[in-house]
Amino acid sequence: MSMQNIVESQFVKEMCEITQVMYRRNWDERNGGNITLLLTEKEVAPYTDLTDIKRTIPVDFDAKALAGKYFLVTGSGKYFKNVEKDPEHNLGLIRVSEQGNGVELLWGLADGSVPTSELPSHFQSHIARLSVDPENRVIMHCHATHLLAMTFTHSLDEKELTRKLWKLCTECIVVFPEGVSTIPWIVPGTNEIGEATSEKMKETRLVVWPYHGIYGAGQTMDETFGLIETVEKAAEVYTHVQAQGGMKAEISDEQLQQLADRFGVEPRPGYLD
Ligand code: 2HA
Ligand code: ZN
Repeated sequence: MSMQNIVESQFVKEMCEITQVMYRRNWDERNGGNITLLLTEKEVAPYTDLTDIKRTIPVDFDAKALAGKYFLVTGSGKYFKNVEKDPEHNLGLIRVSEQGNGVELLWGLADGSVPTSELPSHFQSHIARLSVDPENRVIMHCHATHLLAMTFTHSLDEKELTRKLWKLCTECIVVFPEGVSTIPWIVPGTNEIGEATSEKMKETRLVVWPYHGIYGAGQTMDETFGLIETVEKAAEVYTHVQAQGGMKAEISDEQLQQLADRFGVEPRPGYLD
């Protein structure tokens, strides 16, 4: 049986679509942002010869917990703007090596480039999310504009930030009842920021990077995009509210509890009065 064209696969098409939407939302200027999507062997097998390793790319962190797993990833230095028109140069299909010290390239990154510079944060976040949600498949990072701006003007205390976001849009507490986490400012691309992010990922699917952007996690590309879209919407509303003279009303704690009851979600304990 001949191989099917991977560019026609549902997972590459979805990656192309989402990166383009994110670019148009102005969240991924230049090479900003990165996405990794966990795939099963069954999903990738029709599209690529699993024994034909194009290159092995070393990683300098321990990815052993993900050994043998397949990921569709955005490339380092690549622009979300360009993914859709040229997936083969901007995306890569990789498998984590048995020793967990490298990734085996099966398709893409055609000009000799490497996976996203944020691979440590992504892989460590995948490990953390899988430990609490075996269905987690997506880690998504972008520079969501209003949320990024809000990290300069609002408290980064997790409870205070979460409560503010919940109180800006009625749907927020339903979409991210566990709230958002924050980490200190850390140099991107390092194992250190990966460790800090993944530690928080055990508790929340959203982790704010001050003066930089956001990390989101989820079971599907759509769900993860929707999660980031929702928190970014609240931050956008906050921007308008501040420009209009500041908050003169808010969704009350009692109303937030009513929403949680109605939609069957459990707000982070201790966050509502
Ligand atoms: O890949 O967004 O955080 C570019 C970035 C790094
Ligand atoms: Zn970034």
